[in-house]
Amino acid sequence: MASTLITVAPTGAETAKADFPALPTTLDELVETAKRCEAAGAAMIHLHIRDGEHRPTLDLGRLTESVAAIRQNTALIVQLSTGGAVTDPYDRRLRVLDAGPDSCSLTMGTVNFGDDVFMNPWPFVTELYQLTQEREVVPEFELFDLGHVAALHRLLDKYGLPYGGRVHCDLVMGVPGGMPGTADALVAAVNALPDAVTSWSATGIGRTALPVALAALSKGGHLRVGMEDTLTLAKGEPVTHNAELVERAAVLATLAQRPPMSPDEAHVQQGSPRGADRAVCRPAGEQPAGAEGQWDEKEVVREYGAAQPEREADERRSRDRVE
Ligand code: KMH
Ligand code: ZN
Repeated sequence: MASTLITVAPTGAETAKADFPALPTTLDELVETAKRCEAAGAAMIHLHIRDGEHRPTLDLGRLTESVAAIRQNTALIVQLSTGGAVTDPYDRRLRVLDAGPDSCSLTMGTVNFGDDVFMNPWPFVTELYQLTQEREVVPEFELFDLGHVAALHRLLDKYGLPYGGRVHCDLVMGVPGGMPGTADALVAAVNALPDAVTSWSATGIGRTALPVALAALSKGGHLRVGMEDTLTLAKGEPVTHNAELVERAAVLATLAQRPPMSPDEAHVQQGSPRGADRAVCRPAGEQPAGAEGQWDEKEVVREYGAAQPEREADERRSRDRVE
């Protein structure tokens, strides 16, 4: 029987812990969340991490520690976000791969993001992609708009298949500025995917979560859910734990006759070696040999243009919510 990959995106970079105390932001909370979500049917975790004050960070030591802790406690595919927060500079986003994840997100173009802009210029996309091939990290292509689908054709034509030989995409729908979270938009995007795509999932932001999940299942896709994308189960009913969203996705997938995929199946689907077999886990903060100077921030800024200027913390989390 065919099955459904359920990815949980438990935290994101936009929601403040003070506004949603149920948001997992500490390492203990992330590990507890990962374990409960795995038991509820998740096979992959899309991870953003926070600092000691619960603010988004791309600190390499924390990232490395988080990858190791989730691997130790679950069989989930560990996917690190290379999108980070809209204010994160390109060089730090590239350095995420130094934490040795199984998988990483790779957004296929720039998109308006509420009142902000999520910057992904083509030279950055191609550099990140080639780095995933070099470091043997499986990318998940994040598609926020139909233009990102066109960019994926261009990328695969020019640079070939990802590490592992599989091509997995995630349609991120309903972001204010990106494609809408509707069945029509989903079908248009899926019909335009390159032939090389071997699997795809979809996620709907805010109140588009359910219509997108139902459309994805109807069209043969997989699901991403979690508090990064959705903070309510229904109007006036806040999510109290990410596992509630995974449980709901598992029920929908089972009703659709495609029950949740196990992490072992998911590793095969994604072309990713088992986490424990990977030799990439480095001690926190250690640079890979030869990487010194490779990540010169000025060079990266000159090449791609400056990332958005630093803003006040509140403004930084201003991505419009549609609940
Ligand atoms: N936080 C968004 C600016 C990703 O994880 O790769 C970017 C994002 C996509 O969430
Ligand atoms: Zn993310």
